[in-house]
Amino acid sequence: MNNPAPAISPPAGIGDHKPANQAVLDWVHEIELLTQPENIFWCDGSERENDFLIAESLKQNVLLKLNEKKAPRSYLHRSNPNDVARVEQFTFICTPTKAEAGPTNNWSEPAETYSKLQGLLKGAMRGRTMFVVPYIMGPPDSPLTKIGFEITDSKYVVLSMRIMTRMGEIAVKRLGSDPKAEWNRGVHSLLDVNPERRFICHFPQDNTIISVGSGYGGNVLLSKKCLALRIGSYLARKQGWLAEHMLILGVESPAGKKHYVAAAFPSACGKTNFAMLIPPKHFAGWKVTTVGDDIAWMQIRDGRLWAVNPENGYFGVVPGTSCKSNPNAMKSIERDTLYTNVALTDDGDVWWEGKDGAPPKHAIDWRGNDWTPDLKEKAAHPNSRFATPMRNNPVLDPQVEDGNGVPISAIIFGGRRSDTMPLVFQAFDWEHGTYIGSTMASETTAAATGAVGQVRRDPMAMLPFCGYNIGDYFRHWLETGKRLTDPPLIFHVNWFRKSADGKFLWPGFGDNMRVLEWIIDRCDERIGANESAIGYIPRMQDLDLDELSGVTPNQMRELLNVNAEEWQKEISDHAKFFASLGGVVPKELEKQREQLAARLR
Ligand code: GTP
Ligand code: SPV
Ligand code: MN
Repeated sequence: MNNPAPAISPPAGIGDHKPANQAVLDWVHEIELLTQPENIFWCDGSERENDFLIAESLKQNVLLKLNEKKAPRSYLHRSNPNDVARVEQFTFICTPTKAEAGPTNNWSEPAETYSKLQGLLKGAMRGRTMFVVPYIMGPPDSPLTKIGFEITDSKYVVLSMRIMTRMGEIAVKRLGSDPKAEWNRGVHSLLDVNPERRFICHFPQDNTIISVGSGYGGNVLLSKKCLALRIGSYLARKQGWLAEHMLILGVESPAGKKHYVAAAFPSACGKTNFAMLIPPKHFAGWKVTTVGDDIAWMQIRDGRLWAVNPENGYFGVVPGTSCKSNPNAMKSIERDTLYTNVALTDDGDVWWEGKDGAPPKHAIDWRGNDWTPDLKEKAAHPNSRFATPMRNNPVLDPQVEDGNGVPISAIIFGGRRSDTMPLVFQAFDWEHGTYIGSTMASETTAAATGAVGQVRRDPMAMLPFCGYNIGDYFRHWLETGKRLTDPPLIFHVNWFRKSADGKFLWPGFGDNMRVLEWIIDRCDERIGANESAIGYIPRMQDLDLDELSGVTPNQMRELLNVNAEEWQKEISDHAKFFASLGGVVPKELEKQREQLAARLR
């Protein structure tokens, strides 16, 4: 399933949708000469094309069809076991100077990198089909919307891009024939799926991405992390907007008042779950709707921030998803879903750790091996994913296609922290909020290769995704704040604080509504808080805790506690982190730290 597949030959009318734009044709020709594919398949995004590509993928064992009754129009793909997550160590920002990429990115010199990649791509598509995938990121009528073309030799990538983006004819039409129009060039080849020849390279100045040697998720769906975040953040700074690793949700009170909130949590830290939250029974009349689950593009209008979701689907973490934790995600992935690296049951359904009900007595695990519940190996990979169209989401926000975006009342930062960070606190103002975002930290997860569970600083959840110097990024946040006359309030949350015996103190998921309500009420200036050294923290009576089961008053106090000793360590880690960035941190943020230290004293 995970090996590159040989060329396919489409019938007339499929795969021959050549765009008119000469700049695109010239570029495709250049890549054709380099990679030497057997043939070129020009995608138009039609149903007919999709049906054909699925049929070919089934024949070539790239996909496996799931039981049509249990998982209609859904498929399973297994990636190479050496290729199951993003590879941050092989991800490069190739700006003319190292300083432009900054202290948090791997940098490599553009000319050398192009030449190295050309060496790897030479003849790489021999015997394979080269697909040209046109797509747009953003609602069709948004001023923020960007056009991209991805060349790939993977049908799995084409099928995923059709779910994750607005793909095909819509992009070709939007680009038109102007050879000077702005569009992103993305080149992807599986090569031989070897970690030693795996590089994800970004050339912001050229609006170009080249990804080789992987077939997995954020490494190869170039629209997502590569364009919408790394290149996107670079363009955003130049053009005066924000590209952020944030979900966007709508929250409507029983009185009918609606707010929109954006939240940045690092990978596998709860964005999709929060964006689809179902309030507990006690919150009758409250409604949460999803605008986006991973990426927000935000622009300033009338002194406010307005956000669009550039994507068209969800590439979500599967393990832990259940009717208990996230019923809306379960409904979204009931059909039309492309699963990667989950387990296959004997009746052709999918299974994963944390799914409702008892584990199957026998299954085929994510690697394709027999699996029984007594084995200690997991049946589904911890970073197994679903790709599903956002139209499947039963709580999709009605404004999701609005090119103007939705007005953001609050920005929330958050991470996985077993200690130190209270359940929620509010920044005093935008600059303080920028400081909180710039110093946030989280325990690492399976979304990227490497150790799991280690606390690392991950500013604004953008450490792996900021396409330029992080100091300039902090500066851009500060400058954006100055341009806002009605800025969102900024908060920090932590669903993952643990008790001394290592158990989560907070039930999370739907109960996060209790925190969200406080946040909304703060925006409407109708709820109190305690002014602490780190920011405003709700007192017990400020949170609606009725019918909350399993949390004792003592645990609640622990959740809201600011432990002086832990915060001394925290602030000294902030200082170390800033120092490690080698002098790029704006002085306003250094000053914020000094003020925090003084308040803590
Ligand atoms: P990416 O797609 O990698 O950007 O991840 P994400 O931020 O969208 O995370 P997601 O919502 O998929 O959640 C990741 C994991 O965290 C899943 O296993 C969830 O079950 C778990 N999780 C999400 N929300 C909560 C919560 O409130 N409490 C606890 N304890 N776990 C949660
Ligand atoms: C993340 O890691 O933040 C993801 C998954 O959203 S991937 O698209 O693989 O980057
Ligand atoms: Mn993500």
